[in-house]
Amino acid sequence: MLDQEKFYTALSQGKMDEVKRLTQEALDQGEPVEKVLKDGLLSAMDRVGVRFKNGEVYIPEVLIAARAMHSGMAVLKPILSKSSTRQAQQVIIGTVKGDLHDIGKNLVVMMLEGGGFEIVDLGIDVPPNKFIEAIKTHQPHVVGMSALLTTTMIEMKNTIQAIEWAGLRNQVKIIVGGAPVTSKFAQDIGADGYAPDAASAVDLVRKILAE
Ligand code: B1M
Repeated sequence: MLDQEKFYTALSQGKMDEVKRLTQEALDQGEPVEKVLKDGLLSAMDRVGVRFKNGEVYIPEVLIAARAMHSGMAVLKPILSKSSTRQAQQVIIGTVKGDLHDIGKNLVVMMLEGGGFEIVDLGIDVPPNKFIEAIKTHQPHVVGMSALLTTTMIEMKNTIQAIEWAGLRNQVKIIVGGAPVTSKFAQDIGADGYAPDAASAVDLVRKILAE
């Protein structure tokens, strides 16, 4: 039985080894990987997020929790990314300029890898010109952008515009996601699709590539 309280305590205290151990233990006990991710790691991080919002914890605490979350995700990564059918289709992805949040983006990367796509991860704080260079270098089928801040969402629009001005817009499908992003926003800025979570991102990429 997955103990959510133990996950929360270990994660919120930044105990990387303990989070790793709890994650492995839950898997060893036969819990499905999606459940360990959702009910173990993500729900604990959500609770940290609520306390952050309420001013009960501050950035250093959130950072150590995020680091502990990464150590748990590292245990899940080989399972989430496992795929028998490799497709040649390539996706480049990054968190937009000014935005340092990468936990959700990393999950999307893992799920897409698990879906058989080849990923080029540009990391965080990615300016439009870096997306453009990567499109020229890798010729991807899809470009994915992540933003977690209402103040950085606008960078998605700026990046799409820059890709257009570089004459590359017709070569790629563009998808966006992140907590403040909505389907309407995606439409308004001229993206080809929006996914609310990592699993939906895989479905979305498959769908737009089949169009
Ligand atoms: Co930040 N932060 N943070 N933070 N942080 C939020 C986002 C916030 C909602 C907290 C709050 O107030 N409740 C708030 C944003 C408010 C807003 O804009 N409306 C906030 C703020 C304000 C800030 C700072 C400005 C704080 C400050 O300095 N005063 C600062 C900004 C730094 C910057 O980016 N320039 C900041 C900093 C940080 C840390 C560095 C401390 C840390 C990030 C560490 C890291 O990522 N390595 C951090 C964290 C961890 C959070 C919270 C607590 C957790 C985010 C997270 O990882 N969630 C967050 C509160 C919260 O969300 N509960 C918060 C788990 C993750 C799996 O979910 O990222 O939503 P998410 O990803 C999902 C979907 O959104 C989707 O799939 C993912 C998986 O299902 N998705 C995509 C994401 N990208 C996608 C792309 C796709 C498709 C789907 O296609 C391409």
